[in-house]
Amino acid sequence: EQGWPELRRIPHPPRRVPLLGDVLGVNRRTPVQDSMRFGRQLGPIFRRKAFGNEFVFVWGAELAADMADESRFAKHVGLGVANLRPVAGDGLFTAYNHEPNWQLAHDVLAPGFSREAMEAYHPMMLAVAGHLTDHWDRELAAGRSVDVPGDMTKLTLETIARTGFGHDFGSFERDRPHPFVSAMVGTLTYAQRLNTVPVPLAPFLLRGATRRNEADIAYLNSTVDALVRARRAAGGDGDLLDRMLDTAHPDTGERLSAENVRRQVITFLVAGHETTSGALSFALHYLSRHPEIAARARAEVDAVWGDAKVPGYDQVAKLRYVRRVLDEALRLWPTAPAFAREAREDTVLGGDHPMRRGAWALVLTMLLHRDPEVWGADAEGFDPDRFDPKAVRSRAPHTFKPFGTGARACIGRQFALHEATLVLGLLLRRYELRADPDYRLKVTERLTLMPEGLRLRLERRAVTP
Ligand code: MNH
Repeated sequence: EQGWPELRRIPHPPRRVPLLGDVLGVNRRTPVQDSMRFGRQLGPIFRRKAFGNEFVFVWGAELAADMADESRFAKHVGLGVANLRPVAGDGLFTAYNHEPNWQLAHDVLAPGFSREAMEAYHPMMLAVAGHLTDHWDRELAAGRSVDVPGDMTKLTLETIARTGFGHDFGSFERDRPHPFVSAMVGTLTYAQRLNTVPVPLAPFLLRGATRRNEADIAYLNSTVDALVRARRAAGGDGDLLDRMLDTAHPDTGERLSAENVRRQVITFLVAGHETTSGALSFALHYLSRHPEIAARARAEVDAVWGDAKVPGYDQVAKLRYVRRVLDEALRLWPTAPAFAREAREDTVLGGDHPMRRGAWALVLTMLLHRDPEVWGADAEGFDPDRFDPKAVRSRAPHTFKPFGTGARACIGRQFALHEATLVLGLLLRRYELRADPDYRLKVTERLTLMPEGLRLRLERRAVTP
């Protein structure tokens, strides 16, 4: 019963295959979308079995809110996150709560996400966005549609690389993704696949994939080591990498070890771009499908930015409606679609489900964000007004969690929101977005979510301020 003494009372899918159980993901390429289907049938808490292990999923608003109680629950490093340990080690995202390097790195790096730090990143974010619009102008002139997820991934990778590490991958000068991106996508996909086989058998069942994964990790390591070597030789200007290399903890004087710096750089390059790229891609999809929403957002950009050639830092924060478009996209498709929570001590979840210390469950953000009891009967529809301040105040707390919860919530939240709002503003100001009427949204999973095959046609706006 794995820490859940009353596990019997938690519903599970009707047909259970011996040994394989319900296999996480009937279709192992889309485990989250599969779980969403099961969740709708089985209710706010359910379980699935795989290889003798039971996994508990929670998505009802009340239970999810209970799991947000930091005095009784904490982040659990399990499943997909744990599978990334060979890549990201005790870096911020994959560190166990008890590992001293978590608090050390958190305290050393948190100032890298302060308002002052964001203001310093703003001109670099603008410069990278300029590469994107140059590229889109060329595609438009050539009469081609644009590859939205591909180009958003180039943008967000260049942004985190430049602002965090003073590095340029040259993504926009390449036809194909940078090998760093291919290696990263490889390790994410592999980490997800590890959930679909019994762990001890993985080296045999996934032999070829395991070898490729090792090569991918070696490539990521060597890329990062070269980047760090160059920085040690040249010195830097106070970005994240400088903090990692030079900053001592304010109280203890401790510094990150060389091995830990490597883990952090990989962590930030991966965590810092894949999810933001997905968020931008989904937002652009919905903007292209809802011209009236795009028009309202565009009018806001024109009003707030006026005839400024480039927006200042504060002019991005003032795009309230554009920000709601982004929130609404992250509601329907939280690009990190689940997170895990464990009991700090013996407790009773929702007053109903006893858990022993260490027992854990996955919070399915994707379904929490579509719970009709919270979001209404039209929960599946795209409507940014759900995030106007009055609507937000009237909603139960802990019902919108795209960035996770508590002490281990996303450290890059403001960074991502500033970058994405800025880019949406720039794109709305410059282009009309035309959807392909035949495109049906299809979402691929590699721990994160991404619209597959999304292309848009562009038109230059008739009158650009
Ligand atoms: Mn981010 C943790 C979602 C952008 C760096 N991030 C998390 C978690 C979620 C998340 C959810 C918590 C996971 C868990 O509980 O296991 N992050 C996002 C989303 C976006 C995002 C949806 C964009 C949209 N994240 C970013 C950016 C950066 C970043 C940008 C860096 C610049 N995230 C992190 C790090 C952590 C994290 C680092 C781990 C924090 C910690 O545990 O201390």
